[in-house]
Parts: sequence; C-alpha cells; structure tokens
Amino acid sequence: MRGRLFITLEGGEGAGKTTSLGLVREWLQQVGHEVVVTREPGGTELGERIRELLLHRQELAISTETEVLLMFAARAEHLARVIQPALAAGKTVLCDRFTDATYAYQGGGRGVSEARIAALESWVQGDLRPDLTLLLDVPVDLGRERAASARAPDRFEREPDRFFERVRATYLARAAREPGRIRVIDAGRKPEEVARAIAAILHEVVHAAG
Ligand code: Z5A
Repeated sequence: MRGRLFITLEGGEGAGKTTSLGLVREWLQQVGHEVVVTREPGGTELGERIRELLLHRQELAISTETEVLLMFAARAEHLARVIQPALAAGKTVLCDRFTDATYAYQGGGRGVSEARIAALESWVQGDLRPDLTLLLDVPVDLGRERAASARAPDRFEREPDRFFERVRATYLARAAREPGRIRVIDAGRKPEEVARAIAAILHEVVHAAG
C-alpha cells in the first residue's frame, strides 16, 4: 500500500471542491493509496460542533479574533485525532480546506494579520504542512452563482463580493509564493476539463513522491 500524503483542496465558494473531492479520492485509491477524506472546519465531533457555530448559527455574534481561534481549536483537535494518526499509519489524508483557508478568509477577507495566523499555525501544526494543495480558482461572480443555486448561504456566503475578491487574491498570492505546493486550477471550465487538469497534477506530484 502507498500513502502518507497530506493533500488539501482549497478555493472560493462554488469553486467545485466538493465535486472534485470524489475524483481525487478515486484517483488516489486506484494507484494504491488508502485515503482518509475529511474537512475543515470539522472532521471530529468537536470540530463539527464548532463548524455548526461558525457557519450556521447566524444569530450568534462572533468576533474576528474568536473566529480565528475557533478555526484553530477545531484544527488542533482534527490534527490530534484524525490527521496525524492517519499519516502515522501510512494513509493519505485528503482534506477539504485547511490553513490556507484561514489565511484567505480570516486574513484576506477579515483583515487578520498574516503574522498572527502564522503564529497559531506554528503552535497548532508544528512543521506539518500539506504536501499538495489543489487551489480551484474561479471568478467570484461565477462561483457565487454556482453556490447560490446549490444551497442556502452560510455565514460567510452573506459577505459582499469585495470580501470574496480579497479571499481570492490572498489564495492566488499564496500560490505565487509557494508554486510547488499550491497548484492553481482554472475551475471556471467544464467539469470534465477541470477533472483532466486535476488528474494531470496528481499524476505528476503523486508519482514524483514515489
Ligand atoms: N473557512 C474559513 O473561513 N476559515 C478556515 O480556516 C476554514 C474554512 C477551514 C465552509 O467551507 C466555510 O468555512 C467557507 C470558508 C470557511 N465559507 N465559505 N464560503 P466549505 O468548504 O464547507 O464550504 P464552501 O466553500 O461554501 O463550499 P461550496 O460552496 O460547497 O463550494 P465547493 O465545494 O467548492 O463547490 P461544489 O459544491 O463542488 O459546487 C458548487 C455547485 O457548482 C454545485 O452545484 C456543482 O454541481 C457546481 N459545479 C461544480 N463544478 C462545476 C463546473 N466545473 N462547472 C459547472 N458547475 C460546477
């Protein structure tokens, strides 16, 4: 069995992460990886409760600082109970969003300094970072259109377009700084074209990892 890769999917709303997740899992399983699929915020019982508070309890006022700390509280639990044990057991972890989302949404979107997020990242993760991040990039208006037709908006999805423009810009800036880890996929294309682009990246990166 092959494994032990930590792969994350990122992107703005409606970018197609959920759609792509199944495809990535199948691809990895076909080449012999035992895959654990999980998500953030969430992935543990406590994390899912934090997710509910953060996304769906719209009547609750949550300050920006509290929001960042809750994201990292959920992440600490997720790492301790799911991600690190799976990696230690030789499994590949496929996670729908991770810390790049905190930089994009709480950093770019809400204006929290990168240094504060980086301090929490070091504390909670030590030196663990994803091996590969698939960043599904889509223009904000197209992503919002797709998401709106898919389901009711969560607390983030009520933010104005300019919030999501900052989120997108932060993701792309991070990808420009870390082009080896963060691979940008033009997700504005047809699903089959997006799928082909993802498969090509997986082929290159996963085979290079051995
Ligand atoms: N968040 C945060 O702020 N800080 C953090 O640290 C973390 C998260 C970890 C929940 O994330 C929220 O948490 C998120 C950021 C915040 N808030 N927002 N926005 P989530 O990942 O659970 O929720 P989401 O980003 O809102 O996911 P989504 O809207 O479900 O997007 P998606 O998974 O990328 O899209 P999808 O469900 O695959 O596709 C949406 C629709 O588009 C659906 O009808 C598809 O059939 C369609 N679709 C997908 N691809 C295509 C293509 N290529 N063509 C046409 N139509 C398509």
